[in-house]
Amino acid sequence: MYFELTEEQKLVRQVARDFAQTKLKPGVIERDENQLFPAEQVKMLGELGFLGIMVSPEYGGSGMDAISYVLIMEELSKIDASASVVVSVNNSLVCYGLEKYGTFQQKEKFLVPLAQGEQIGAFCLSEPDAGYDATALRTTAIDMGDHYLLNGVKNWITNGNSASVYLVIAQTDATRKHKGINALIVEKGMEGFTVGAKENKMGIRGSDTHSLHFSDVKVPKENRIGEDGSGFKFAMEVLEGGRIGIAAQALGIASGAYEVALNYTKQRRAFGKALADLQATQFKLADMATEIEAARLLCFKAAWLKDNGLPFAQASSMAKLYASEVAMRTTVEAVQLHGGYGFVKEYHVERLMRDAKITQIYEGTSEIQRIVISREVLK
Ligand code: COS
Repeated sequence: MYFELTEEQKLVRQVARDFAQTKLKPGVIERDENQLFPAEQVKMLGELGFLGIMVSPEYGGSGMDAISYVLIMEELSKIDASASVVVSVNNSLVCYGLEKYGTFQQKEKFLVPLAQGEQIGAFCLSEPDAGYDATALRTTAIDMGDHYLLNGVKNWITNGNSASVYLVIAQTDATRKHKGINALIVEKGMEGFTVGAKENKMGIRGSDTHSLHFSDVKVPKENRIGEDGSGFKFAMEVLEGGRIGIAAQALGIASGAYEVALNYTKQRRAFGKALADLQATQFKLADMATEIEAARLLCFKAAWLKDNGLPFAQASSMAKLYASEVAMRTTVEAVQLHGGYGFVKEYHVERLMRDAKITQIYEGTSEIQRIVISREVLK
């Protein structure tokens, strides 16, 4: 058991912290209000190597570990979860999937620009009638010999309009159920592929969430990831890693709200004292700090298992389940500690509260995480 971060990990955390303060904080309220994608900031994140954190330098990545990924995600998410979700999806769903299962040609063509931040990626599983029951897909990829013919609709796709590369999970042979599913690389601009309406969301409003429409899109066979029929397992495996990213995002939303509240309660006076001098406040701060630390340790445990090549499905689901619930509780309390100020936008905590909610929903709801965890503990 060794709880100390390495010098490199401390350094990368500081870089992420400085970036969040100097580049994400200015304009974050306006981007949320006007649903503006943080394009300029995402470009800078690419230049810092934060869009290919764990990708090998051979493919243009930063070659860092999953612990560093957690540290970066926490720091960015303290300020702007709309920017950090781009980092999470690009790293753990798209780059990780391509690096682990892609062919050399797929890595050269798609992974390198994604890891370097020249392009961003999207992961397309959810549909109007299938998200959590991931075997019930209606999007079809019919085998036409040298290509697949892709038809269907995907919903709530993060980076929906901003991405250039889309990993689309589709049904090739419904009779084979989950063994008939494929993961295909679809490029922006392919004939028959259109981006639908942008969602008007409660939280992470700067993130670019769209439906996608595929109408007789010809996807070359060389764009299939892995063996024929391996798409379901591919999706499940990348989501396992993705849940570490979202857990760390939830952790950051919680710790961001906690830090704002801690600061505010030291400044704000009531009954002749600082709020922080009142025991009612102190107990709230104590609970927040304890839960955040527990969430952080769960994130590190999952990342450590992944870094060491050990099974981490249960750990990543536990981290996501717990951290997302802590994010919700902490942000609600942070708003409460601010009183009326907490209800207005300038104090940041109301945005963090709205942003927290999605962490209990995407990449598997809290209920899905409980399914994964209970199956593991009952094995
Ligand atoms: N890694 C690798 N393989 C996995 C896996 C994982 N994490 N989870 C399941 N599989 C495999 C199983 O081993 C099984 O393969 P075999 O038949 O060869 O043994 C196959 O996939 C089907 O597994 P299972 O029967 O457990 O599937 P279920 O339909 O019961 O679904 C859950 C399991 C609910 C856990 C899964 O559908 C899930 O995680 N859904 C949520 C998806 C999600 O997060 N959606 C959010 C949208 S993306 S933002």
